[in-house]
Amino acid sequence: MESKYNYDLFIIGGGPGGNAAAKEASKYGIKVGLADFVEPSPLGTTWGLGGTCVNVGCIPKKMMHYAGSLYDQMKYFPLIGYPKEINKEFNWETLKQNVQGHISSLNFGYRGQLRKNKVTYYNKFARFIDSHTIELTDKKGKKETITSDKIIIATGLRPVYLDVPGAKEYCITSDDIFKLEKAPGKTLIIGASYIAVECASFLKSFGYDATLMVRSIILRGFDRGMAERLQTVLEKEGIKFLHKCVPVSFSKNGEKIICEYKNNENGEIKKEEFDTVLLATGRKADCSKINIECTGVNLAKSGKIIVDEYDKTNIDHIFAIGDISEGRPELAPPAIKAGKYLAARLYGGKTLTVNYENIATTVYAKIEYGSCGLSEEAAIQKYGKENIKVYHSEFVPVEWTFDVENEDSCYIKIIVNIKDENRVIGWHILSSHAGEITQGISVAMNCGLTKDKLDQTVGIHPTIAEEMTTIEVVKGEGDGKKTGC
Ligand code: FAD
Ligand code: NA7
Repeated sequence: MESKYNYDLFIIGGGPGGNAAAKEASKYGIKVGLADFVEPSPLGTTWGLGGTCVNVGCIPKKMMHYAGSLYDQMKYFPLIGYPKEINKEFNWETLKQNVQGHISSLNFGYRGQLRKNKVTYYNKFARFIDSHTIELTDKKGKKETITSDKIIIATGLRPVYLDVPGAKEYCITSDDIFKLEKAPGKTLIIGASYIAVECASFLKSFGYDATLMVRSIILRGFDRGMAERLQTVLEKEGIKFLHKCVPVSFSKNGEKIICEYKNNENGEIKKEEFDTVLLATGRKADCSKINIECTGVNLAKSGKIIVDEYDKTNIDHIFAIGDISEGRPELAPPAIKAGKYLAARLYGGKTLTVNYENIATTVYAKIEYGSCGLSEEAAIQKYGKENIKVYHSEFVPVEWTFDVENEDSCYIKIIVNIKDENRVIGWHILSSHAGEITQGISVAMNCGLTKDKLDQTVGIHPTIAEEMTTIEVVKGEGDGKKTGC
């Protein structure tokens, strides 16, 4: 029967979530449309199809992190027989061009995939007219209207600008950093979470002066002991910290930005000049832009969309996935899984929903911090201190021993529930390649990993990861420091 709508499914947002939903839905022979439009940042930065992850998130960040770690490895050069310096200074322009080149190829790939899957793509800003009708506006302001039986909202989040004089005029965010025309130079990063720590790390590796302004604590929500260990590493690597400080104003002095800031503990006001100020103070939802009010969809206090376990809003034919949906992790892989599974449930007769337990993540800092499951604090709160055991180990991987003066070490913390066969409920690692190692652990944790199973596993020697098979020291009963095999 001919549908009364232009589309069976229309998706607003072409990030990881929206694209995954579109690709999956198109497999079932329905008519799918997708709109993706990037509103320029206050600095005027804009980008192509693929959303935050591809353009201004995971991908450029990981490339810069990798570039930074290569620079850090140069300290080993004289020790392994290579010249100390590769005779030229670091060139931001080269790095930026190569990162952006890769992103352009991904943008092109995303377009091709939509075309191949017969998804109609609109590079237009979408806004509800009513719960089945969407107005689409292109960059020249030309409008058209489409209707759809079902609609998925996958519009993601954008960086928060602080309500401080000069913030919008003089500061940048993660929307701009990866495409900066000029090398960032001496940089102040406001915020102390995931994005702030990662940006400070790669900027410092490239040789720029990097300062983190921390309002309260570093890496809120992560395991405190691990966050503090990472902070020590960052400080040792020369990243500066302005603790308990918040910005008061930003102004310009020629090319320089002056940040006036206040220490919340002693009330002291100070000033410092920087070449770049990066705001990494969180990301927020703004559903008013898509005129969500006219659909009757309920929003949470955060401004995100309230959904049930099937990603459905309170309006039966409207769904939300990815960062814009309340209570979901702000990460790309869960957005992709949510989009794929939702489309398969709606059109493919499938029943699978995303398992949000044990989603691993990694902070790509000077030393990577990988984690999965509960922090020590959360484990104590959930199970009680007497019902958990924390194993730990501090060790130097063989790769780092070229440098006899090396003082760095890796650290692993494994939290188990002793009332449930010593099941692993928290995994934390500070090491190189922590992301790669932690991905494997999250699979094992989802299969019910226990401490016995770890102990019975034969390791791969000599690796960092093998340490997880030999940890015996309980935190509080020894410092976990290990030498030799
Ligand atoms: P998005 O990727 O944000 O996509 C939404 C899209 O919808 C955007 O293209 C937006 O422009 C478009 N849109 C919005 N409104 C409209 C409209 N009205 N009409 C049309 N289009 C619209 N996650 C990880 O898993 N690993 C990482 O290492 C990682 N690093 C990150 C680093 C940084 C600096 C940042 C900022 C994020 C990082 N993330 C990381 C998070 C990850 O990028 C997001 O979780 C992911 O992109 C969310 O996907 P999404 O599909 O929900 O939304
Ligand atoms: P987060 O995780 O929301 O962290 C925001 C950081 O900014 C955090 O350190 C905050 O400190 C700080 N903050 C927030 N508001 C202010 C003000 N007004 N002044 C000073 N400092 C402030 O954001 P991210 O951008 O790091 O990451 C968002 C997600 O994107 C993340 O989950 C990744 O998956 C990708 P606080 O701890 O509140 O004192």
